[in-house]
Amino acid sequence: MTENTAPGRHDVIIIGAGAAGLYMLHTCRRMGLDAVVLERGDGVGGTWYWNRYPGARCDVESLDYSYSFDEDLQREWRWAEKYATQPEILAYLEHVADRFDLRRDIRLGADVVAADFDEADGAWRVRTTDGRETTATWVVAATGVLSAPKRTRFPGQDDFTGTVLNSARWPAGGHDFTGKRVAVIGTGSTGIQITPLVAQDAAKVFVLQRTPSFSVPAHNRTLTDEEFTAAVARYPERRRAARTTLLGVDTRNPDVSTFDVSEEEVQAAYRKTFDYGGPMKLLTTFNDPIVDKRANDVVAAFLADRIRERVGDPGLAERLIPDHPVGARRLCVDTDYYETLTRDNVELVDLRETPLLGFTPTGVRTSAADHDVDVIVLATGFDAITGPLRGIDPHGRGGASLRGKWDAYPASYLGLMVAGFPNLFTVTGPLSPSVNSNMFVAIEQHVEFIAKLLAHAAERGHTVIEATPEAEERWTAHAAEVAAGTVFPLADSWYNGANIAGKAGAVLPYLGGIGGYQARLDEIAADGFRGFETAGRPAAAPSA
Ligand code: N01
Repeated sequence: MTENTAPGRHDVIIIGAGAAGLYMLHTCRRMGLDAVVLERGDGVGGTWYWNRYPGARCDVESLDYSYSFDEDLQREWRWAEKYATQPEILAYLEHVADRFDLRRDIRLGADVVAADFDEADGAWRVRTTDGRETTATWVVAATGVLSAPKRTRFPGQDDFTGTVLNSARWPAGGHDFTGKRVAVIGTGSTGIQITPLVAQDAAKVFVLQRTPSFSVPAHNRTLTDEEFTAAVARYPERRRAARTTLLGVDTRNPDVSTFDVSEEEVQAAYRKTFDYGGPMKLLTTFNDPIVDKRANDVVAAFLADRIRERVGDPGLAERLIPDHPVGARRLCVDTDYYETLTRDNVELVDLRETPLLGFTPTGVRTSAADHDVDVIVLATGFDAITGPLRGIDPHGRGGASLRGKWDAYPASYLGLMVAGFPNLFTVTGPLSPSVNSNMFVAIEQHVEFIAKLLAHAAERGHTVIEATPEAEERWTAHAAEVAAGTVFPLADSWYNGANIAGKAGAVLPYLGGIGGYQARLDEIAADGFRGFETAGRPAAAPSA
């Protein structure tokens, strides 16, 4: 189905060689499309290439956090543990790149800085930092959701004479913390994973906490041969089930309310999912904590008690107990985080009591004290979901800027396309389930839908696809309505852009769940890809 006409023009440019970009390239190849991947890193793997900090692991179980598109691949890749480490996930993605011979169409070190739609030509012109321009009919932004680190500059940062390490740009060779004094800024999922590992080697660790997180133990362990064999035997069923559930894992959708059973039963049920470990089962113990604040208060109280238990020291525990609803900020998963905070060489610095004023030449300064350190670890988060594309700032019809549009509101049709930006697809874009689900399922959903949409256009001999403004408006309103019925708006978080100054305040992931979203995609495809217009040549904006 090769479509390109002009020499040097590709059918598809894929931006990013993470899990989404690799599968998109493989899919394009299978469709006979000429695709090229532009990847800014010096290796494939995306999120798992960059985030090499100690303790980096996924919070979705390895048997689920993987591709389902190839039977042999899923049978043959033997995950070692319940939760895979960053090196193992990176090795898996590298294996996929080799296994499907993807590397020959991936340009590494190609950092995309601009993308412009040429309306007359019906093509995207994409520029990289090396000044090279690449042209294609279609662009697939497989740019990831947590790939634009928050640009935090602290007062005095340039004068600090020690080492500053950003968790999302961790040196490939690692860092030796032995005997060092360290400050970790940030207590989200990343800070919570880093701290226990650093504390094992460092002389002293200051954990600088502005907002405490809820965290549950991973209870990580090795996967036995029996478990792995049993899981592999029923993989097709497991994968099918995952596409019907809320979170994209093979966990039943909860149908019991917190208030349908006795208080003892509630506590016993939470104890069971807490003891199992990880966030997925706990969040689906009952059907209402995310949509009913009273039910959320119950699980919040349960988790607060677990923090008290794990920490022992009541004063310390109270500083660690969050006051936001569970799940409204990411529920973290840890291995010995709270226990680590009770070590002699670890000190919690509560920035709500004593705000961080900045860096000194020898450490960090709060309103109460100077803490001298050799290393400052920034685990300060990301400009999530829209950040990566806001950075590139594609220009669509009439030279309109995507950043400009999303600065007003992160509108999107299904998280897949943005009106006014023809032929640009956004894998796991805003207002799709993305980070609120198993990302591999969300990625496969999108790549497969894009493939069907491209085939639909090709059958008509069309080379332009665009979301209509009406479809975008309806979906954007629907996503906002779903979010308004949840606890997500009740906390400042990266989910709703509150961690980035000036970012529009909208809940960015679609909260209707993977299963409901898949049903929508299927229904829209069956209805002639309702809301998407195709055309044979670049034309005026789609009709109303
Ligand atoms: O980022 P975060 P993250 N001064 O935004 C603090 C995924 N992930 O990298 O909230 C002081 O959650 C900030 O404080 P506050 C996962 O989806 C998954 O940890 O702004 N502090 C917060 O404590 C996760 O949710 C895994 O008050 C500042 C922290 O930095 C997402 O990635 C592992 C500050 C940022 O927390 C992002 O997690 C890791 C400032 N100026 C990540 N600026 C797993 O799978 C920010 N902070 C397990």
